[in-house]
Amino acid sequence: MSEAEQAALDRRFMAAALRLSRRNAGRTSTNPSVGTLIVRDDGEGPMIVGTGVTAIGGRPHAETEALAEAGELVRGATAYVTLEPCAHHGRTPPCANALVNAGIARVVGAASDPDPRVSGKGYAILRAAGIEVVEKVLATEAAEQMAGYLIRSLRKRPEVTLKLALSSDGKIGRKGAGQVAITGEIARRDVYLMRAESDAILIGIGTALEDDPALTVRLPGLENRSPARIILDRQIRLPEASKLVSGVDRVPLYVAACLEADPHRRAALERAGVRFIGTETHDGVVALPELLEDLAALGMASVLVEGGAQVAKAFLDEDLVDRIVLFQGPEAIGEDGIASPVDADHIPAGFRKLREMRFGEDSYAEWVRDL
Ligand code: AOF
Ligand code: ZN
Repeated sequence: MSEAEQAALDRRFMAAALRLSRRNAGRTSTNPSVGTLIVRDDGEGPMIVGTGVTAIGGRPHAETEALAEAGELVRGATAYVTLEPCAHHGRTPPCANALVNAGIARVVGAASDPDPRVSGKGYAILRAAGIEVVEKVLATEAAEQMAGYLIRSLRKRPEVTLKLALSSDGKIGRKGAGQVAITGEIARRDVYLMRAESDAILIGIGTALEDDPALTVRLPGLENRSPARIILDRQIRLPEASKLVSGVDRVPLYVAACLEADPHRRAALERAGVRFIGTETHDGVVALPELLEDLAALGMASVLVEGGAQVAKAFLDEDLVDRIVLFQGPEAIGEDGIASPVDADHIPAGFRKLREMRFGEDSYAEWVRDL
């Protein structure tokens, strides 16, 4: 096989490993969801003999599962790993050593691991054992998929995705009208999937009062995949009778309030099961960088910010958004609409468009900022 053919094959298998790794995305925190494929070629073309994904909860690691599945067939095979194999002793010995001991001949990796216990050491163990190592195959794609893990490791805050649904004239709702349907059923389902793959959903108290949302995942089979919900509510205005509070037994609810907020309101919500975070205050406003640090310390690697306009603008102004997702519906809202702080023609500098598609009558576009 020529070098170019080998490189093309490596990219193909890495793409498959990345797709595989999505299976447990959002369920392995604080570990990333990693994918491993073990591929061997006995002269009749490459054959996948083992597959693994980081298990729910973060352990076992992907390599452990793939090696177990491949059994004796790993000898002389190639392992495709979406993240550098670990070099530290956790509940099992390091994956890098496991690959060596199993007799793997070649390792193809995508993302490097910023974890100081691993960073560079995983690949070094493999090379020291005489294994051929190819790094950074589809590294950009892997970094996009593992952005939450990478950003939390490098910046001590979760990845922030800003998701908004816009009318054709760029409005995100109508003043005083409660929840307004802007996009159709397919787009709504996609939002549920985005929620299921996030560690938390965040909205402002304005939206909470206006819409009375539940912020849960309501998709067949994914009902128990609702992430924690976070409400920016500096004066603690959230009513106990809201859907958010009534669902607290099933899905955690956090309120980010100011230190000066009414302690009686706080006590009442705490009795109902609500937790409080991010009580740092800058001039009576919840300080977003500190709040994000608190969330990262709780183990959260990805936060989906769903509005409203003020909250979206605050995250954008403070340069705390890593990914922007805009749905746009076919109908206009008009004069009494609430203007979006961002639209497809006004994406902040530094973002690049990652993909664009149609969901029935709605359009979808996504922009990311490279790490
Ligand atoms: C791998 N394969 O599938 C994953 C890895 O708490 P522990 O012991 O699981 O360690 C967490 C670290 O393990 C995490 O920060 C990252 O460096 C690595 N994750 N490594 O070889 C995997 N999920
Ligand atoms: Zn490992």
